[in-house]
Amino acid sequence: MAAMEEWAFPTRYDQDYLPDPDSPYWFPVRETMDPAERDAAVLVRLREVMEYAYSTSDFYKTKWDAAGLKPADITSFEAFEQVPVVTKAEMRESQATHPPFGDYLCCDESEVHHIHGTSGTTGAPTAFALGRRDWEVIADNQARILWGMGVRPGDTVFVAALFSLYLGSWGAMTAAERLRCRVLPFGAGAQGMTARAVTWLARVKPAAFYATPSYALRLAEVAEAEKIDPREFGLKVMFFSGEPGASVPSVRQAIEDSFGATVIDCGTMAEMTPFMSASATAGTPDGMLLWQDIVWHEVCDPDSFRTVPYGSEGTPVYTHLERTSQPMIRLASNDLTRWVMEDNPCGRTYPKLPEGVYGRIDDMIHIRGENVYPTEVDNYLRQVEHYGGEHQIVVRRTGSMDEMIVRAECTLPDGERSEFERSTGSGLQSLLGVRVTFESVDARSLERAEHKSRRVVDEREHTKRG
Ligand code: 8LQ
Repeated sequence: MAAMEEWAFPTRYDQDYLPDPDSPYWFPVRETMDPAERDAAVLVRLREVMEYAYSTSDFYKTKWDAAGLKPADITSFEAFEQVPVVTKAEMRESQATHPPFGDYLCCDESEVHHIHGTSGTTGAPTAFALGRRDWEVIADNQARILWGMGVRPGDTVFVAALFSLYLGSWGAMTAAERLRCRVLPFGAGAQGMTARAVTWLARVKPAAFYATPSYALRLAEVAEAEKIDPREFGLKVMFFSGEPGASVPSVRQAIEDSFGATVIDCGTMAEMTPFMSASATAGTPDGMLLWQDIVWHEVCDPDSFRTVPYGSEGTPVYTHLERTSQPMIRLASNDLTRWVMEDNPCGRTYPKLPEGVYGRIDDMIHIRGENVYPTEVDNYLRQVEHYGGEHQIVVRRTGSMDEMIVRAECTLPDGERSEFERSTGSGLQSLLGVRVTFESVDARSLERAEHKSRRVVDEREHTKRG
C-alpha cells in the first residue's frame, strides 16, 4: 500500500495540488485503501487529536478527567467509544461561561479567521470559531469531495444559500474556490431573490448548484411560473445539505425531473465543518459515503453511544480528524440514520448511509405509540397526483387523545377535491399506521422555505421545545 497522501497532524495541504484530470479521486490512496488499514491510521490520529485537545482546552481536560480517561488510553476503537459524547447543551454552557467561543477553543483567539453561528431561533446562539489554518484545510477537504461529485476546475458553481451565519454557503464557496472553480455566491433569503436567481441561472448556465433541497424545489416552482424550464439552466450536478431531502426518494426524483441534473446529498452539522464529510459521489450518487479519513463518523446506539453493527440504525456521532480551532470529539448529532459497508460503485472504500440522514430524533413525531418521520409524509405526498407541492403537519391534544392533522396543497379547484382528500388521507393513514385528519388547501397557499423547511407544528404541551 502506498503512503496516505498528506496524512499529518496538524494538517497542512499543498494549496497548488490538483489531481490528475482523468482521476475520479483527489487522493487515490486515502479514498480507495483497505478500510482496515485506514482505520488503523485513524485510531492513531484520534489519539493525536485528543492529546491536542486535552492539552489546549479546559473543556476537554475537565470532561475527560471526570470520566477517568486520558488520550493515551485510546488504543482501540472500543476504548474510543467510552469517550463521553459532546452535546450542544454543553457547548452553549461553555460559551455562556467563557464567551464568546467557549473553553473548547483550542487555538489562540488571534488565529480565528471566521466566525459563524447557529441562527439562535430556538435558544441562545452558538458561535463557531474557525481558525485560519482550519479554513484552508476545510477548503481542501471539501474541494476533494466536490471533485468526487464530478465538479472540475473552471466549472461555475452557483451557491444559492444564505450568506450569513450559516456555514453551508461559505463552506461550498471556499471549497469551489480551492478547486479553481468560478463561484457565483448568489445567496438566498432576500425579497425577490428567487426570481433573480432564475434569471442568473438561465444566463450564466452554471455546471454546479448548491442549496437546501427545499429551496431547489421552490426555485423550480418560481422558474415554471415564469415559463422557464429549469432544465435550460444546463446544470450538471446539484449538491444539497442542511435537511433531509436529497435522499428522500420522491423529493430527489422531483429535483432530478425538474432540473435534469445529478442530485448529491451531503452534510453533517455546521460544528463539524468540513460538513461535506458525509457525501455521495458521481460514481455512487445515492445515499452518502462517510469520508472516514476527514471526519470519523460513528453510528451509535442513542442511549449508550456505542457503535451499532453495519446494517443497523442509530445516531451519528462525529469526530474531527483535521480541525485545530474548535475540534469536535464525539459530537452527538441527535439525528437518525442507518449505515452499511458494501462495495461502492465509485471504488471508494468508505461506509455508506444508503438512505442518508432521516431526520432529527426530536423531530420524530411520537403519536399514540407510533413513530412518524416527517420525511415519510413528504415522500408520500410528492407521489400523489394533484399535490400542490407543500404541506403542514399539526399535532395537537384534544381531550386525552393526540391528533395528527395533515394539511396539503391541492392543484384542483375547491369543489373537486373530495376524491383527492379521501384517497390521500386513507393512503397516509395506512402508510403511517396512525389516524390522520387530512385537509386540502389551495396550491401555493402555504409558505415555502428559503432555507430549511419547518413543516411540523406540535401543539402538545409536553413536547414543546424551548
Ligand atoms: N442536516 C444537515 N444536512 C443534512 C442532510 N444531508 N440530510 C439530512 N439532514 C441534514 C452546513 C451544513 O448544511 C450542515 C448543516 O445544515 O448544519 P446545521 O445548520 O448545524 O444543521 C445540522 C442538522 O441539519 C443536522 O443535525 C441534520 O439534522 C440536518
